[in-house]
Amino acid sequence: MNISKEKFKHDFIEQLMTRRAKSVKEASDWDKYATLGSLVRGYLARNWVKTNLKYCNTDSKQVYYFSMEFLMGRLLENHLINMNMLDICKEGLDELGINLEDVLNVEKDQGLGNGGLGRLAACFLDSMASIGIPGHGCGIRYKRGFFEQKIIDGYQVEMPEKWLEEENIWEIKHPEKAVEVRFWGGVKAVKADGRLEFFHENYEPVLAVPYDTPIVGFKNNTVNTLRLWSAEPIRKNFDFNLFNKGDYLKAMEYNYLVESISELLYPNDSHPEGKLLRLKQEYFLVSAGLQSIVRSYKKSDKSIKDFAEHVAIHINDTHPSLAIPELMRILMDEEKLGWEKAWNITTKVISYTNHTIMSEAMEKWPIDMLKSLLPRIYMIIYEINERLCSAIWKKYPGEWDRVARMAIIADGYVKMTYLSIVGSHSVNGVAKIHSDLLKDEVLRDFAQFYPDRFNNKTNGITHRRWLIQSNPELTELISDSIGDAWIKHPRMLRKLLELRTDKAFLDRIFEIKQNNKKRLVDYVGKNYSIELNIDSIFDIQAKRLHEYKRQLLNILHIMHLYNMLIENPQSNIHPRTFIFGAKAAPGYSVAKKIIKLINTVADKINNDIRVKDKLKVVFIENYSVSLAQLLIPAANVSEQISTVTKEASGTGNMKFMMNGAITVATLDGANIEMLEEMGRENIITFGLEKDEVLELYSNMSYRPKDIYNRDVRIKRVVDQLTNEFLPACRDEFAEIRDLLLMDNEPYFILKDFGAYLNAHEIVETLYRDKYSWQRMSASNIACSGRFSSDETIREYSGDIWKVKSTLI
Ligand code: 26Q
Repeated sequence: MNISKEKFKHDFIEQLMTRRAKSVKEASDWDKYATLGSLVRGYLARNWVKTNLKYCNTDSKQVYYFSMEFLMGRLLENHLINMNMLDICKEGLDELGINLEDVLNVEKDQGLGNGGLGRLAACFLDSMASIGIPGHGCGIRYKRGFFEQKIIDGYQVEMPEKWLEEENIWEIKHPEKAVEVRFWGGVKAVKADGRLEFFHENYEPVLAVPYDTPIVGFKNNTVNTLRLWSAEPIRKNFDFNLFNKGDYLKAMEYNYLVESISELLYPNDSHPEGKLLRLKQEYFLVSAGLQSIVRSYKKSDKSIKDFAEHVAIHINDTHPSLAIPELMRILMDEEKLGWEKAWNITTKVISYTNHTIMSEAMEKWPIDMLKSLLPRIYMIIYEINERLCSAIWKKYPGEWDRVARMAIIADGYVKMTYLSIVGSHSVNGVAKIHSDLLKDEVLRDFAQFYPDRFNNKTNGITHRRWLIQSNPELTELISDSIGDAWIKHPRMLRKLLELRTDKAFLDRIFEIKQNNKKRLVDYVGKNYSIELNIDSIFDIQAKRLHEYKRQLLNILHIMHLYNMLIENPQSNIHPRTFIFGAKAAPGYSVAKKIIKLINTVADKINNDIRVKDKLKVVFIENYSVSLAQLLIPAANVSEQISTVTKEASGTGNMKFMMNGAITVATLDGANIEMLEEMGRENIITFGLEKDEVLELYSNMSYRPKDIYNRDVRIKRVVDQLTNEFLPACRDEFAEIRDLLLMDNEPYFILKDFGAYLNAHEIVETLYRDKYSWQRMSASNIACSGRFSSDETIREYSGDIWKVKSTLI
């Protein structure tokens, strides 16, 4: 945006007056935020319209990213940066006596996601807009996003999240673009012109109403769209019929059931529950999304037969996998294409990303549930399965077992992973090791059957939010040092490698880290009344709480450090601050116990004056995108310590790296590619490797009790879970102790404990030598450009979606 400061100030005052009927003096922070927001929205509207016109006029292929989650965080600052308005705005407001940061802090996070998968969708939208890909998000406008976490007496308590309580200034509702989604009922087959036609009857209709949010590209005048669907009762005939019949209660019940569809985001990220409402949500998303795509496609005079040349649809995990039978339904029942043609189009249009290898996390739906809620969709899946099974049989005659293993419908369930593979032309994992495991282990049968379909697309993160926005001082230092071309070409960050020996540069990196730590120290002081030592090593693990992510390994190590300090008060360890941020799924009781353990240990340590200057443990409540933007730039050490094979990729690992933290890592997920990019001298790795883990799983020979009996350090911390060491009721943590000592404990916590201790000794030694640490830190920043999601999106665009940038 080319706008002068004077014009901006003038517009702001006018807008404040017309929208809020207030002067600057009277305005609250919310007034100022709403005013600035609507001003920005006004400025970007022209480009939004222009972008849509351009896509239409140039007949560009469109990509739709279907996802049950979009974890967008705050939008205002992001828009200001991408529209090149941040400085003007900051200065202009300053002159009006308004502090921009206070205004930005008013905005609630748009938290419509659980974690990695949802945040990846948000980073991808930012990258698509920024490199000029005509790509749009399609999701659900949940009234309540991911729950708000409170810690009460050390326990996680979930509170409803209410991001829509105040007006959402970014969205535009489009009732004129609403579509109808149909549930329940039955299917009638009618013979017409020698072919069978199917009609869905006696269904319950739901109105899907879209709300559009602009996605602004970085200084390129592109504005794409995130379309979120909200469920509303059909006001037309349906409920009037009920009212007319005098069935008031039934009509009200209908309203309630409909609105519940977009009421809340399910907070599970690894144990999909087979809940009917979740299945409704998934179908609601894909049916609304596809109907609106087909409708807008048909407005041009293109033939439906050419649909695949103009549209690519990506499904973010299996959650939107009903897009496959739904597109088949639309093409066959509404557009009257035959099965072969419809199938050809569907598989060309759809592509699928898998985000987990854990079998318990793979989605499957009970046959009866799917069949009664979505009778026509079930028929189509049934037919897809029939055809799949006979194709397998044809290729591998006599191999009954193989057919049984690969069937989409089996054991009373519909397996969404298999449906997604069969119905798409591309299946990708999210880091090299993960894609290899899919191909060689978990989905081997399918990889043999469809050898060209499987590929890897290593995740990425948008450096615009995770560096430029969250770490402005570092951004400025980088641009002062190597120019600002890296912003459009993040691989150019590598130029910083030349400065690794420049002490003045390394000193600046250190100072900036201290400043970022100071902001976090202030936040912790204010919110938790815990005083942190800014010169201690800030060691952070921030991610969802899950056994495989091994927050437990981290806290056991902290208990060990504490034991060492108490035993040996003179020991000269470098002071450490351990920081956790993590939400547990509300029904995941072990994960919640681990939170209680972390808080119990934190209390004990933080209140023991003997270790006052050496050790602190902080659990930050309600980890979110905005808190991540505060935590990550303040980290010296990044904990990426999952059990090898379990973390598909991780993306937090990349964010910490980009902000100059040193990673303590297992060779899992994208940690491996991070190591390859920066060299092993710049990362601290430990623990079992892939082949060892697979070996232990297959021969079932892991006996943690042997380790416990052999290693006194381990015996002590494990015993401390249940003796009087912790001020908790005696058997509070007995379950954790039992899990750790169980034969074939699947996360190998005790097995990796010794190696983890050594890794932390290395951290300590390195940190003591300021310049060697800062050199590593600089190398991390320099090598992080490869993990920009711009690069990831270029690969998706070229290899999978076959779409080109519309820039230039
Ligand atoms: C499914 C059915 C019913 C209810 C909930 C769910 C559900 C919801 C969210 C299942 C899984 C998720 C989220 C998974 C997730 O975030 N996976 C992470 O994806 C990241 C992006 O690819 C990876 O970096 C992480 O390694 C992976 O754990």
